[in-house]
Amino acid sequence: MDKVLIGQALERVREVNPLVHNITNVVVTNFTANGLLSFGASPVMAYAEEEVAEMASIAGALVLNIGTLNSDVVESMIIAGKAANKNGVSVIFDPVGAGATAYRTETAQRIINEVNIAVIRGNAAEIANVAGEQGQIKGVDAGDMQGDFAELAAATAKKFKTVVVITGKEDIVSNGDATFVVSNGHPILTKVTGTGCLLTSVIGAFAAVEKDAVLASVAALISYGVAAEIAAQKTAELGPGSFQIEFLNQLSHVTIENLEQYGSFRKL
Ligand code: ATP
Ligand code: TZP
Ligand code: MG
Ligand code: MG
Repeated sequence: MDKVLIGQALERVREVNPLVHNITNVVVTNFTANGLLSFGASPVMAYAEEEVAEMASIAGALVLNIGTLNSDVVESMIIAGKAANKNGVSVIFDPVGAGATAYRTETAQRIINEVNIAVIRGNAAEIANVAGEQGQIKGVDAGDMQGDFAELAAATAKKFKTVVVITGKEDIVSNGDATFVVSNGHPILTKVTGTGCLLTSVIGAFAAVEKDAVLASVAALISYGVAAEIAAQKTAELGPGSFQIEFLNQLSHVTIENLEQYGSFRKL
């Protein structure tokens, strides 16, 4: 993997303008739609069990996010996930708050068991809990969990035969064999709700145009992290509100040249 391939993936997202079907949470719905639009993808939110199979089948990617789950929405996720699998549509999963309640942990594991997932993206605690380990979580936010996150990502990827992305100060991407670390991003991202959820949907936008889920994930993390760095610099004296708006601007502005200059990743 190199920056040329990463830049080409970004270019393809902008050319194709992929349809990303999101079944996501009520907190982040508007931010996710605006972030995807700004970045160059085409978002749709559709939840009714009467229509999700049809929508998922025509999408470029399906994003499942259990942030404000309930039993109806979980059934819709399973129906949509199976339809996506049948039609070769990549499914990206964000196990928001796994470990905070038994219902979240069990639902996350059920979705992974019943749907073929291309990428699971969460904070370290969510991924640990999904994998059946203990991870300290405070609602939907990662506690100060310590440990070898690269090892956790690789083991979880192997266990579920998928690609696992663990985000935080540094981001890890692993398919169980190859593991990459991405160092872009900015701490102010943790002061705006939904920045993890939007990232998961941006991974969906890349997965719609790039079947190598490791490359799609690394390209998404770098593009997203670099856009955040530029936005943070432009709003340095302000605060999370101004950052949030400037971040949406920079998601549409971020270029291949920016990725070349500021992109920071390494293979372990
Ligand atoms: P949490 O709820 O624990 O904040 P999340 O689902 O919101 O998790 P994050 O881990 O915050 O997701 O990741 C969202 C984005 O923020 C990613 O691009 C990640 O790289 C970035 N990020 C998170 N923490 C930091 C940090 N300390 N420094 C730089 N970037 C960060
Ligand atoms: N509560 C349920 S979902 C949600 C909150 C606050 C949003 C979480 O978003 P993120 O991207 O994990 O910070
Ligand atoms: Mg967050
Ligand atoms: Mg999250």
